[in-house]
Amino acid sequence: MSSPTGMIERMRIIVDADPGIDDALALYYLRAQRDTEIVAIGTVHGNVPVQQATANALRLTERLNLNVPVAMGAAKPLAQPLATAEDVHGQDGLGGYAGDEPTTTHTEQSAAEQLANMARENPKELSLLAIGPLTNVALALQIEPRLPELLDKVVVMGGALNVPGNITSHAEANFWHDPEAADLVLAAGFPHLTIVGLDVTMESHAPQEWLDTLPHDCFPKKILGFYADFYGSFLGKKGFVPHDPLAAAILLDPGLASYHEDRFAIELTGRYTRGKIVADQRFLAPESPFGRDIATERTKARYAVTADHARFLDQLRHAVTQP
Ligand SMILES: [Ca+2]
Repeated sequence: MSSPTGMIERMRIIVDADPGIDDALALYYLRAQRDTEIVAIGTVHGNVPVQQATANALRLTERLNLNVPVAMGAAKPLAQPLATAEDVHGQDGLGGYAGDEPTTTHTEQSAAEQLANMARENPKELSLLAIGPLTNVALALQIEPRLPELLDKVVVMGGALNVPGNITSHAEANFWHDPEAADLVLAAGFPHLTIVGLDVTMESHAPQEWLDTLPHDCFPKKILGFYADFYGSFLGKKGFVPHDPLAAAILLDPGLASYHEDRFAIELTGRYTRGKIVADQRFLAPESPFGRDIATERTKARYAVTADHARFLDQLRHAVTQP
């Protein structure tokens, strides 16, 4: 970002996350970038219960020397039972390497309150990186309906638009973990909303050879062992998929990706498709009598469709090996 005076401004980011192995990598990625500041972290249920996600967020802020508030967020989705993903991230959410209890504690306010309050206090100055289920963001919209105009950029990791899902045949995990919340966020009218889904993250698969280049004492390499084992069994090839850090990279450098612009909704009632992101992608001539039939009244958002994966994986390697 450049100010009117030509000075480079720091991008100030609130991270909403469910750490989570790739969430941890996203924090490593952000920490390594110049002109970027993580100003707060909110935690949410998803990969693990929110208490574990909060402890992990605190552990990561201590490990990375990030002196930022961590607020504990929603313990369950808006309208369905809690489901977690320890098979992907390990019982402790960090592949068995979470380690000792954190020495710091989370703040008094909830993650939704933190997001709403910080946006009010810093209008149009803060960007949001949401890399877990969107429950906190939906709750923050209830606290502060002006949230879309108060935030600068919003990047959400979620969705499987024109590719298969990963938690069900059609749904990506973050949106599936709280479909109602995801739909509320897509309906809220965020003017600068970018969605980073499986269409692009699955293409950033980092092979085993990428992992092999990391030093043995590197914490990300340790936690990635469990994650890579999961992806090895899931995909039948060694390596892992860096969903959350790619979303972080696209927030900082939108030119890393190309986009499909559309109006999006989440399927809430489909027997096989609940949690899937949908858009009306038909080609319709301007004079066509067939009107669009999905989310016609919604503000357009950008959905990432391609990315420079080689450049990103080089950036990620640099970020996770910094002392
Ligand atoms: Ca996550």
